Amino acid sequence: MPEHFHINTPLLESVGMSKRMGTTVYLKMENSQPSGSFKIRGIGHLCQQLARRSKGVVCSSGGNAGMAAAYVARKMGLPATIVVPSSSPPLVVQRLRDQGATVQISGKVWDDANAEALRLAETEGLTFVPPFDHPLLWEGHASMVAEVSASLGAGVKPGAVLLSVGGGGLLCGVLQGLKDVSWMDVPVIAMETVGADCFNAAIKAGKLVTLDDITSEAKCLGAKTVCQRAFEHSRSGEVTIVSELVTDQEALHAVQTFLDEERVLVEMACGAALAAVYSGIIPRLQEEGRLPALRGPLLVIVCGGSSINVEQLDVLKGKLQS
Ligand code: PLV
Repeated sequence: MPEHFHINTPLLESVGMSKRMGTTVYLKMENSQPSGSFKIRGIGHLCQQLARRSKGVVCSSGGNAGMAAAYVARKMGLPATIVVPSSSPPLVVQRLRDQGATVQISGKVWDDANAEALRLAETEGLTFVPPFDHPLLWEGHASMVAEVSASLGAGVKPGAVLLSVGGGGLLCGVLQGLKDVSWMDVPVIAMETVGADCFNAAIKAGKLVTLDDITSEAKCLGAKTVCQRAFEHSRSGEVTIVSELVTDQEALHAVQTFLDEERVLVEMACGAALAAVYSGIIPRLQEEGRLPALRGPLLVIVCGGSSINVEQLDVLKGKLQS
């Protein structure tokens, strides 16, 4: 078995984003992972630790954790069952099947699918692969920051990290990565869409909050409750985390601009982070005194995602731009 399943992704300078920001912007291209997103880092690590002697894995997912679990299971020679909600587009169901997984559609949003996956793990004796809430996932995701540090070279430190938050696994992993390379003084900008904003809601309420529903089209950000650890990080004062929201329209506009300028198609979950640059959120946060002036390049985690193709992009345009 290989040492790990993820690849060392490119760190690219974005001319278009750098021009907008007036400072160098680097893109960590997690979209180029074999499963289409960063999720493979944590899930590969977790499966290597927990599933070596398993009879199979079961993963609840909006799509991308499932893609990673299906890919890793196939490489490990294990059967994979992926439980997705009905809100996941058919194209992702097909892509999961193409990875060799058995797909079960259960409930309306990810939380429903998760309940079914937990039940299956219990009754069928399968290894449960969570999409965002597990220390092994965070440990795996942390490797992306170590790679960035190696790519930037000694003495260069990002001025801020920009990423998306769904259930908070990426955030926890990046924070662990920042700690590993002694970059805890680098602020993190944590983006969600309105209607998939469980992290922002928890910060505002001062406690974990369960959203009534997921109304955003960024379905892969659609956990109703953020993981406890992400919330604890936001309260610890150890690191500056700026939580901000964009509309679905802004996230979609960002997906389209990124496609035009960088020639890469990502899903809405990723567009939420990109919109912080394309919709001028970052200078606004600085004007409001919520984000300090950047003392180094902006690092954007391009988390990627498989729930998108030209047809799905048209569907989203029809829903959001009419
Ligand atoms: N998606 C999870 C959870 O969905 C999943 O099952 O795939 N960017 C992309 C492309 C993602 O797929 C996700 C998570 C995120 C960002 C956010 O990562 P998180 O959940 O670790 O904060 C409900």
